[in-house]
Amino acid sequence: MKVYRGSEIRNVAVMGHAHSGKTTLVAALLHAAKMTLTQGRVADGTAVTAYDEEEVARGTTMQNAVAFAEWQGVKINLVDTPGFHMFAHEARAAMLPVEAALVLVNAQSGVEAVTERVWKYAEEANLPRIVVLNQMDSPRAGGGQGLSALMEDLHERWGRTCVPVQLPITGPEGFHGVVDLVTMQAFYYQPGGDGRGRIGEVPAGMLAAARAAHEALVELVAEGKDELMEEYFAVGTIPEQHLITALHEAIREDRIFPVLFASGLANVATDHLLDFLKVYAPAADERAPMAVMGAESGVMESVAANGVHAATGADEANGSGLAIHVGNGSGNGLGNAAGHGHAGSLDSGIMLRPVADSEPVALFVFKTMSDPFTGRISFFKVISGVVKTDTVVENYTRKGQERLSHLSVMQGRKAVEVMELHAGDVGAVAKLRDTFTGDTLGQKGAEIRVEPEARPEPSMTYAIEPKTRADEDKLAGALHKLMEEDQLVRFFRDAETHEFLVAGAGQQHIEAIVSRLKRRYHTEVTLKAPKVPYRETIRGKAEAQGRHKKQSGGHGQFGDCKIRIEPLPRGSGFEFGNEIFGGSIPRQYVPAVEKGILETALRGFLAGYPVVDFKATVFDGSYHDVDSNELSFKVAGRMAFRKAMEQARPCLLEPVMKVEVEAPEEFAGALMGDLNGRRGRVQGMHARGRSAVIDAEVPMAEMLTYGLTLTSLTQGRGSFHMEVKHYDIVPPAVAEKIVASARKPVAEEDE
Ligand SMILES: Nc1nc2c(ncn2[C@@H]2O[C@H](COP(=O)(O)OP(=O)(O)OP(=O)(O)O)[C@@H](O)[C@H]2O)c(=O)[nH]1
Ligand SMILES: [Mg+2]
Repeated sequence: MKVYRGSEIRNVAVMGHAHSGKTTLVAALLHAAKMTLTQGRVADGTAVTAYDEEEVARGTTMQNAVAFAEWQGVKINLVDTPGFHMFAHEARAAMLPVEAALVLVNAQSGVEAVTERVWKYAEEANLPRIVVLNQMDSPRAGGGQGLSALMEDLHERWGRTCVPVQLPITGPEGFHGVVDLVTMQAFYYQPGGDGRGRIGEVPAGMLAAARAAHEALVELVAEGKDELMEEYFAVGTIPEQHLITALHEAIREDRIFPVLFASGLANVATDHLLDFLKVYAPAADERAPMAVMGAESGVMESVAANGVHAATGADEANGSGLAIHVGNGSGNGLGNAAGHGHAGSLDSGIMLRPVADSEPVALFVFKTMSDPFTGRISFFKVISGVVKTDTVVENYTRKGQERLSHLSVMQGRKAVEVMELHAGDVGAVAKLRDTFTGDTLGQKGAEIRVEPEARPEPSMTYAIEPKTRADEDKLAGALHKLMEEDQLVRFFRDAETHEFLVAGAGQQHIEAIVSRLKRRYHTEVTLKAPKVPYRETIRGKAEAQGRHKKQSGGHGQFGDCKIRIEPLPRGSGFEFGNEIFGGSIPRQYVPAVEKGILETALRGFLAGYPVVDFKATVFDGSYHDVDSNELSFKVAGRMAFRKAMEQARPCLLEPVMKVEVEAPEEFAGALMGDLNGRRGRVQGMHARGRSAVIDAEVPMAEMLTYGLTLTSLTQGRGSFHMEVKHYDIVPPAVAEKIVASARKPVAEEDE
């Protein structure tokens, strides 16, 4: 395989809503570039970036996958990302190794929830966005309102700089070509063919429209560029070569978001998309030098670099692309802001590391694949320098040494061995000893640090039970392997119940974890209903006495207290009041009463959940000169609390979620009906582009498997997001069932 330099490399993340056709389009691009003999399909598991058995079984991407197309002298590295909202954090992590985002919009449904979300990710990372209206083969492309309505929607959301650089050619045979609005040539395809087009004339019926669109594009490109404007006014147009250069620049600087058309499934306009990426996507070495922190201060402050925009000074180095810290030995080959390769630092102490072969070797691990046979495979981006097979590097994050024994580039799950990788490229290496996702490695003494994405928080927890003793022995090891490759899996043991708990992004994610445990690690577990963290509280005021007395033989025990408990507003937790006057309880024993109450409250009264939002006040009591001690008053506090609880109208509290559901309008009615059926309260609905957004408050207990319902109610086109809003009283009928099935509160000792 040819050795590619930064200028010959394009790194592109393929992003978009679930089922917009990302994995299929990647397969089509790879086939058009003759990387595969036939076009891979998601349905039969032959798509290059859909190799994981769980993903194939579920027909959806769950983790980032990497592939490459060698195309006319350049290597285009493609990162296929998940579009299912539950796995959107993966798409965000894909922003680190790339210089551009290919944002797919399903031409049938338009911009959807995750499309918006990934657009934001790319924006936050200061990455150019190239929009592809995909699935153009479908008779429903344009969503019934026509493509112009779709374009208007894009303008509304992302600004008028979202501009077509092609026009689709459709006819009785469907979508079969595009007009290139820069060169004004047409490209024709055989739907279902190999993605290779043939150049032809622009169809006569499209000439006028193409000219107008060309003009609009030229004007937009020239805008803000004085010399181009002058040329435009003097000559009436801009020569093609100038237009190409200017458009490339405008895309790199986010002044223009080009819109293209394609069909992955029918493999139409894909070789032209490869051409487009070659010419217009930023080259890997066009990424602005990465900002790194000076070491002397000793403060590892986070500094963000600025994606791929040409940096012109310190002010520009504040985007949020790759953020890097530098350790010691700063000034070691760090380039200046203009990227001319001279070591230098900016006033603020920020140093920059250009994407250049002449710099010290540094690489950043953005993904780990854990295979029971091959072991761990680390996917990395070469930040600077040239990495060669057998290079020994230091893991700056963990301080160990690692030998990069077998360098390769990944074509899906297949590793293609290479001897060297240049600055800006994406590669992989197997069997590193102690290196994980998020680590920075490199030449000893030239330490820099890339700031990894914050680990996402899981939103659902299940209890899991190993099926057999053998499964129990294997469980922790297997789950830790899975955690290496999936940042969202959490595994822990509940200190109270001693249950194993596994947390993830949602129902499907957890099911996939269970399935992976079985397939890969032959460890079988059963899932138990996810736990809702209920609480208990009181609705009324009550007083009670706790009197603990043991005075038979030897040293006795005596404690006696009278307490009052009363409700507090939601979210207040626990308060303690001391109204002992005149020493009916000696001062040093009052904290013991409080402790007795609090400890008992945490164990629950009705169903074993902590009692919250109440105030307990001790107002009277008595003591014994010899027999009273701390323990006695603790026990007295406990007894008083339990008695008081009986009369204080105890009840259960449940977490209520603030839920936002987004789906195409036509599903809104069904979705609201469903939410109402879940004891939910719909707060309102508004439009977001072509989608309806429903805001509701729903008890967590009713939302545990909502993802499944949403998928089936919306044919997979809805998404939702939720977080705990507050706790609310559980209605009596529901509470009864919870109390009946609750484990008994932990037995009381010494009573
Ligand atoms: N008509 C048509 N269908 C397509 C096209 N691309 C994909 N599909 C279908 O849409 C479904 C989803 O395709 P994928 O390629 O898996 O979509 P994806 O964007 O990778 O989906 P996620 O990984 O779940 O985010 C499959 O059933 C494909 O056959 C296309 O260009 N035209
Ligand atoms: Mg996919």
